[in-house]
Amino acid sequence: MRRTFTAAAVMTAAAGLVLAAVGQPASAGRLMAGNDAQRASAGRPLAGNDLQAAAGPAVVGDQSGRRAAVTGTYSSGPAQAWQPLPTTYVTDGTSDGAGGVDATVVIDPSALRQRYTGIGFSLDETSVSNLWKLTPAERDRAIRLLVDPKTGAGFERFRLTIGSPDLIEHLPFWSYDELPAGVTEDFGLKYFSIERDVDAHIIDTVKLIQRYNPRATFLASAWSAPAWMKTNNRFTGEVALLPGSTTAYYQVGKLRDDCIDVFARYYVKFLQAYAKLGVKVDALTLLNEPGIDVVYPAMDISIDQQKKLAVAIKRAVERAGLRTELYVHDFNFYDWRDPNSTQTKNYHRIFDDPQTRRAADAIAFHPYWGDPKVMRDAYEQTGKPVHMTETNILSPATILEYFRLDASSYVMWAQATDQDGGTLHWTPSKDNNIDWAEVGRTMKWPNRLVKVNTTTQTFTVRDELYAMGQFAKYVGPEHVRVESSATVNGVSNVIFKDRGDRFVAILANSNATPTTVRVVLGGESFKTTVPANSFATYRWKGDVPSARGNHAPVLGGVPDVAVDQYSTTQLKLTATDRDRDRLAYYATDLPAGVSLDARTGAVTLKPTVAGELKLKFRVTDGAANDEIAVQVTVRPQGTPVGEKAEAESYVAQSGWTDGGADFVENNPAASGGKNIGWTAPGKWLQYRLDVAQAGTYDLEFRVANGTGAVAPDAVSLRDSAGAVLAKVSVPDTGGWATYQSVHTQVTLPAGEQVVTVFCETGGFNLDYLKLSAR
Ligand SMILES: [Ca+2]
Ligand SMILES: [Ca+2]
Repeated sequence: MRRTFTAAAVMTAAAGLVLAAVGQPASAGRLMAGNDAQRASAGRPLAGNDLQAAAGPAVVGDQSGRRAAVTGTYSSGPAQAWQPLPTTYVTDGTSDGAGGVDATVVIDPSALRQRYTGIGFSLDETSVSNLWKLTPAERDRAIRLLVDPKTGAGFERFRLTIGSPDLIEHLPFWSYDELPAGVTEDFGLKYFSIERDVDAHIIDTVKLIQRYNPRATFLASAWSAPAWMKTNNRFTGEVALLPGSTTAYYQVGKLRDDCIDVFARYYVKFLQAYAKLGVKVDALTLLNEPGIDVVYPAMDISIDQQKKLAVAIKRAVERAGLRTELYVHDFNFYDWRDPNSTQTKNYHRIFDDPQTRRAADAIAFHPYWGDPKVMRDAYEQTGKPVHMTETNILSPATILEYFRLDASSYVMWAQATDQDGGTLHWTPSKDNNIDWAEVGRTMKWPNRLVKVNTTTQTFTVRDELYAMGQFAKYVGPEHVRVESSATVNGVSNVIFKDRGDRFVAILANSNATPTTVRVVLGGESFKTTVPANSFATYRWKGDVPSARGNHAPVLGGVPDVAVDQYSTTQLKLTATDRDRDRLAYYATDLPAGVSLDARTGAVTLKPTVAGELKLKFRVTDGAANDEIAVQVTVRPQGTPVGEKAEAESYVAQSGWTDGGADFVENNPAASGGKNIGWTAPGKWLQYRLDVAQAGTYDLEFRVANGTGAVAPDAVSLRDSAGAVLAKVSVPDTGGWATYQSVHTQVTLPAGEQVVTVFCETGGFNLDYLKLSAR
């Protein structure tokens, strides 16, 4: 989700994934996809403290020293791409040296999560047409760099569009069932044709991808039904102001009730036409971004129609003897559910209907609006796999975060442009009579993953590709994610394993220095050093403790506590294990200011945001786990000099609506994991500062600006009387998740005081502000 209507926001696409080639659908209907029986025991298997086992982790090791070899590679950019790391060895946990490490990663194979389906991009007409402006040799080189698992990034999941999306090279927009003049309906689909895809080299591109990555899989989405199946007989979107509003729109073009069945058959005809050309499409999405209020190809489809269409598609697919999966939703987190909003579409309601629930194999999401945790909630609530079918976020940290939130796949949207960032036909305009040729001439997206220079017929890629390859090259549909500890000291992780307990760990080090990490799995561990600012992937055969005959560890309860914002408080977790297994403490989510020692269970609280925290902690012996919740009340205090005032810790705000956008954005690149977005002139946020001594201080604003241009005098700090104390410009930082510090000076009186961060203009994200002694 980006503020200034980043094109992305609207570039829709739907996707889903599938692991067709491999057979087994991704654990439909089961939450814990794993193949082992050793499922996570989320609750406490042994209630009560009836055990006499010693408190604290017991150590039982055979002193055999080195066990499995751990091989690794890392990427920190194009110069260091997929480079080997020194081999390290698993030890029994007592012989890896007691030496301190900067971070501990706890793997809990007793908590199996989602099956992996892949990372990749869309084969929209714009991207494909740009790839076909390369020489054949250069095009081969580009495809290999993107998809070849040996020499390239290994992308394996691709999204096709069923007819025209918003991004095309050659106008006009089209469906697969365009009717000749004088014909108004085609229930027999006799005018159906995918010839346009053939002419646009979409099939050729699929073939090229298949040549270099035989494991590639494909899903497909339609942006709209053909015009004749709609109430307004128009393929592109058509919007109107909501009655009584001057700013909010709705989509006028709806699916005709009597066309639900023929639209489902239209999908099946597409699947059959592609199959005839040797392209297996293993998943359909119900419709790209249903109901979005845009004028590019789009369609409204009510909740009731979504239910009926889902059932109709499933029926038509099965009648055709196909096993194609159906992904529903294919829209933002926010549109599925948002507990804080009265305006969300709440499309999760389609699952109120048992038949729809049965017809749906997965839920597809886009990230442009709402809280990504909705994915994990949806997975847990429905048991359906969740997929990121369309995203413009190229941050590998976000990919890692989304996999931790149970996404099975990650498919980027429209990632190949020409040297100017064209040719595209996306627009935020609500003008139904828009000049699409003009939009195509003027709409530029300069910083996508692949840039094709149409003059030299060569291409370049963004540096993020290499870190993405640290996932895609090594993880495949044979892998299921296993739960693991949250980010600690700048090191985050996501862990997968296959049926044979071969593990793949991706560790991200956001520190500017190499960071030592211990990776703990049951009674074993290994140590490694993750290079600075890099993503590293480790592979080894794990020794997963057997659940047979095991007694699960038991965590003692911790009473609720109240602490002061910015002050430090210690808690201690204690656990027992009847088998005296080696235990590790971990948390899957830790808010900023909370840390946990994996070995001792010591919890340190130094919260930066006031309010209620519901912390969950776990202990595992590798075969089972136990979890407790601790309620922490953080009493608000003024931010002292030297501490960050997180943007999200505001005490008051004006200009943002709580019922609408989530302007507090989750962002792994931001301090505290959150930032304030959607800034605009006149909006403001207030913070309480506690200045011990009057004086002139350094004032730091941590900001991101993805507009591509500096925002002059964008933000000011004002005192309680409204006087401007300081004002700064926000440079182009290169992206909405790319933060930089802007410094100025400010003179403040002593004492507690409320200051206002005032948006003189918009066009930036705010992560935090901080006063420091000069
Ligand atoms: Ca045990
Ligand atoms: Ca922040």
